[in-house]
Amino acid sequence: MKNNIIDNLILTAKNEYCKELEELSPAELHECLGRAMMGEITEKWAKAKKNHANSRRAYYFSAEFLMGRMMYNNLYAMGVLDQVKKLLADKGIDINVFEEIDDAALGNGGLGRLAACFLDSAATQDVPLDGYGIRYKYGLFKQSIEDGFQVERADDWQSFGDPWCIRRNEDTVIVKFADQVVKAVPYDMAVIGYGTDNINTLRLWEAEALNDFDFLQFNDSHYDAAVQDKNDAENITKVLYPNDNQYEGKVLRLKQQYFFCSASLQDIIKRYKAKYGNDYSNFANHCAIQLNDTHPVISIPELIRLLELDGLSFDAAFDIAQKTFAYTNHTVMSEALEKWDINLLTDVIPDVVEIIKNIDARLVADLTAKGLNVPVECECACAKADAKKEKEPVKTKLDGMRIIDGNLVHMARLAVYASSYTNGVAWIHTEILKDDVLKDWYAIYPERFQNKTNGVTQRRWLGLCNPQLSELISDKIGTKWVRNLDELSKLNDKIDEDLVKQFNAIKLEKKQELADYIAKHDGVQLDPNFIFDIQVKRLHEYKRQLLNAFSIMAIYFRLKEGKLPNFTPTAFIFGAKAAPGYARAKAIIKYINEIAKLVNNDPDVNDKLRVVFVANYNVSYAEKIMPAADISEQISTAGTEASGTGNMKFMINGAVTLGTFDGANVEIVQQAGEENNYIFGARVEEINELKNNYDPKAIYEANPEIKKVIDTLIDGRFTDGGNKTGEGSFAELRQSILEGASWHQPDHYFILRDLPDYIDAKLKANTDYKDRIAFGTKCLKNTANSGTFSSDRTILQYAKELWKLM
Ligand code: 26W
Repeated sequence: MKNNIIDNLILTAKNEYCKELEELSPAELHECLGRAMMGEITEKWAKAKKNHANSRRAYYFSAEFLMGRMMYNNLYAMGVLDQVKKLLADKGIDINVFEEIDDAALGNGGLGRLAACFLDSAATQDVPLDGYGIRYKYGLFKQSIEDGFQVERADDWQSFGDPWCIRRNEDTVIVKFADQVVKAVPYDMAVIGYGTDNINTLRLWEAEALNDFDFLQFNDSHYDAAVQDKNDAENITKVLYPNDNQYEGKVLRLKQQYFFCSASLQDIIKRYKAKYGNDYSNFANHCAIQLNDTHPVISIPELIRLLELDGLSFDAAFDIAQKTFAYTNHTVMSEALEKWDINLLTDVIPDVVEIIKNIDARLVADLTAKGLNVPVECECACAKADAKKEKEPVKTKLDGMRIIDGNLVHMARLAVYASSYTNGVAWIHTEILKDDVLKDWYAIYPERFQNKTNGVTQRRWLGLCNPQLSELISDKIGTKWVRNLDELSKLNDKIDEDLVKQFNAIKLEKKQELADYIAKHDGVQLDPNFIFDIQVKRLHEYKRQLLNAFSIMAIYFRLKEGKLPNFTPTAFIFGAKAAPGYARAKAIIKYINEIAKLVNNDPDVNDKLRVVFVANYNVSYAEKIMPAADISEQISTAGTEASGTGNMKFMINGAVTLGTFDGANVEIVQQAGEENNYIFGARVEEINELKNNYDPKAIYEANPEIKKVIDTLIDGRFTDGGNKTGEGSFAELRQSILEGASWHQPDHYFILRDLPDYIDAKLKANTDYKDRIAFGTKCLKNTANSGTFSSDRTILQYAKELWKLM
């Protein structure tokens, strides 16, 4: 096998580039090796496709697939990584050259990376699951840091070639908008399972014009018009929207969603009809479709529309759609819940709007029959409410559940109503959906709600990124964990001083590797003997990077004042991209960088404290970071982070969690023990109470340390690039905490409530670290009890409990 690949590689290099191996550029080598590997799997892939056609199967619809670098992953999945590494070395080529190939970053963060982990797990666990999405020309922007500010550049990932995708012209379909008709051209990526012959498919669509070039226009000297259609079509899949948890009601975004949903459904229907003809009675048995958040929810009316076109009645089509689809919710942030303006929808896809109206009418009939067309009960039995009621039209329970509510089409409501299941992505998140975000729906359709706690693939997030720890684990318990992460629990009995020492040695090695990379990539020197305390994730106020920053300032002041004589030297490492239009998030990046500049250059503290904000945090960077953390920062306000998946990657690699009782942290601590982690801060119930009764300004006034820390935003020591101190983006950050803003209360995310607890927890961990054996034991306990956070477990639960594939 491995020799075939190398022979194939040499041949491809000759045929494609007329070059010997050693003459190839990294991109050329990547292209040739990728093709050689594809050549190896052709038959297996074809066979797997045939198998899938004969069984019930599932499709994962997602606007994002954050695949990361594919080369190492595919070599690993094929089981030839080490051999190919050696054979390349024999030719004088270092396999690390592929680090020059950029990630395929067709996703923003958690939701997109989860989709990628699911594909990997499904392929490995022989679950017939294929992905459908968009082949964006430009993925998530590349970030650089200039003078402490985030600067964005386009991510032209295809400039490195894409040997993994095969264009399938023969499966091109047409997608129609009111003002535009385009081709959808599929590109197929093989998703290679580990330790199995199964190969699944990720099909990504690219938009193209029906006619690239209008010759008549050109002859008339209308040069721009001649290529207008081409540009308009290609714009649809030109770029990934960089928002994470912030809805943007733009026409182009709607076109992207409808484009890939319509194309994918046409594709599925074509495949179905080839087998069953025009009889749709078996459709919902033939396949299940999982909707990854609301971005693909327009699929529901689109499937109904397509079935109606083929002669089905609305009721029959609705019934099939409802059985076929299931919906996963990934966020409780109200600003992230998609609500399309019905006029905009009508301008772009009027026929689909007609179907949505019919679905809404059906909802009204259903809920009226259930007796919900009644006034909402007043929760506060006061006269004021009664008086108010008289003036306003009476609101009914049903009004608050309408899919078409005024001018807005609520995509989450559509999803819950017209699908078979709705799931959250961690235990606490599903509870919040049931008692808060979707509580009216849960009251009526309790049987539709399920929890599916997220997971991550241990092949990328342990096997590939941490070969040293992998080897230690395999030495102790064998290699079964690669396909069954529950095996890790066998480590529990083997943890002793000797094993902890070996673990600590590996951790130090991974920290040294990361330090070397950060020095090269970001120009900051770190000592691997420092504690590595790491927060990496998208930048968002609810994730509270600002809380972390404030705690560092508090520690800085205490160190300066000699109040922390026994402080264990610590490097605080951040990585995060801010949505380009999210001013406050960008201000927080600048603030962290200002802190880094202050701390790293202050000889009073810089032998104990370092701060670094690494640029362009992405999947490949994460692979270097996860194994090197001592402390994993998971500090979102309780009730805001749906699950988190970075928390799981850190845990598997043996870091302790410093976190709130939020998202999957709750389950992490349940598995690994509260005594092996550092949990702090207000819990959901307290936060809910505080929402009516919270005075951050009082905390600020009463606590001189907090006051001093918050005032670093305006006391003149830092610059935010604004004109004058006190007027720029830092002052606005401070204002948002102390005074609030028109659209939110002061300190919306309860930073000041949690700050003292947080500092205490951080310092507790800092002290505990001194006992290297005790702390290393905690880390190893986390690894040993992380089995349940494999996406293999998650995907098997989806397959059994939602898709009924097994
Ligand atoms: C329309 C704008 C928009 C874009 C992306 C809204 C919402 C999103 C995503 C749903 C945000 C997201 O990535 N959510 C994350 O999903 C992860 C996988 O389930 C969870 O682990 C994270 O907690 C959640 O924030």
